[in-house]
Amino acid sequence: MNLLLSTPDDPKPWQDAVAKYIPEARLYTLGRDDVDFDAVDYALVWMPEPGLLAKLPNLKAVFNLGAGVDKLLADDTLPRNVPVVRLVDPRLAQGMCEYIVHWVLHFHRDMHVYAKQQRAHTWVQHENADPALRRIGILGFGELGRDAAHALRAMGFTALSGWSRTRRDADGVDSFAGEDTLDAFLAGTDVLINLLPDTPATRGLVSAERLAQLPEGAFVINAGRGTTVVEADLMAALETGHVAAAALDVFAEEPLPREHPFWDMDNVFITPHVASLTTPDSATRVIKAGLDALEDGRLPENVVNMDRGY
Ligand code: NDP
Ligand code: OXD
Repeated sequence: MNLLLSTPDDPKPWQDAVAKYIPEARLYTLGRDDVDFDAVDYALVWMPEPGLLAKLPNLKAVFNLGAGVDKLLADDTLPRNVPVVRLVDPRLAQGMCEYIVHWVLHFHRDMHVYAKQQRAHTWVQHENADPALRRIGILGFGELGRDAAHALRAMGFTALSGWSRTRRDADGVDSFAGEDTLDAFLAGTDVLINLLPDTPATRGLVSAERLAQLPEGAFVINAGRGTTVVEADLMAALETGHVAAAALDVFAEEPLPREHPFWDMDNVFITPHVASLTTPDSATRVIKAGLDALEDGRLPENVVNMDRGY
């Protein structure tokens, strides 16, 4: 079995993990090896250069080395008859849980307020709010959203709701489905967590009108994709205080341009798209299970639906 690796990151951890978990495979690393394109059975890619996958005539499947496939599907030449498998990995979910729990606690326990007070040398105590009364809404209640809800519930955040395309009843989480329910979902959300994929249907979804549905003083955590939230509208809501503070990991343009106003807003907390980074060791074990399924003539789990875009 011949694999092609294409990643903008250091390929060494992937080469080591493939040697460990898929020793039967021959791995070509794009940019390092002389690749025999005709021989490639499977491609392991993260943000490959457009056109690359169309050059592989015998490709049986593409494994995306992350959860989001937006960059991959943006390639018009992507062969439509080849299954694309996105990454659903317990380590990726763990990283996302950590990121979300961190920011929910940060805002819930007024750390953004104490940071400002420290700069002003001010000693004022704020009441410890009850986590059960803090309403958390997860936009994009999929693999990562459900795990995050589970972790938050364990911390005492029991007023949880999730928004998805189809109803997703999960333990004690209020399920909202479809655009008709979005305003009601937002109206009952004190902390909005975005975990939606970037698709034509989600682009620009969180606009000024949608942000206005949130209760005054709500918080926004965006770890899905930057394109879902209209940045100028979020900025305006942060300026008026309608949105009290935001933790942003993803942006319409990445890296976030140096001159972007978000950098200097003291109620905005920026991380450089690191909410959850793929771990090659763990991801390769997941990929191995997908390869085994394909080699047995079965479709692996988490094949992307090209029409939906995720
Ligand atoms: P899933 O596909 O499991 O979940 C996506 C969820 O979004 C599903 O619940 C889906 O609904 C919902 N959804 C999609 N489109 C719509 C729509 N138009 N209307 C309503 N609901 C919609 O993905 P994951 O949870 O694995 O990952 C989510 C995203 O997180 C990734 O696509 C990626 O963009 C981002 N991500 C960011 C990382 C970071 O470091 N910042 C790391 C990893 C992922 P339904 O269940 O009905 O299909
Ligand atoms: C992903 C990401 O989609 O890291 O996995 O953004």
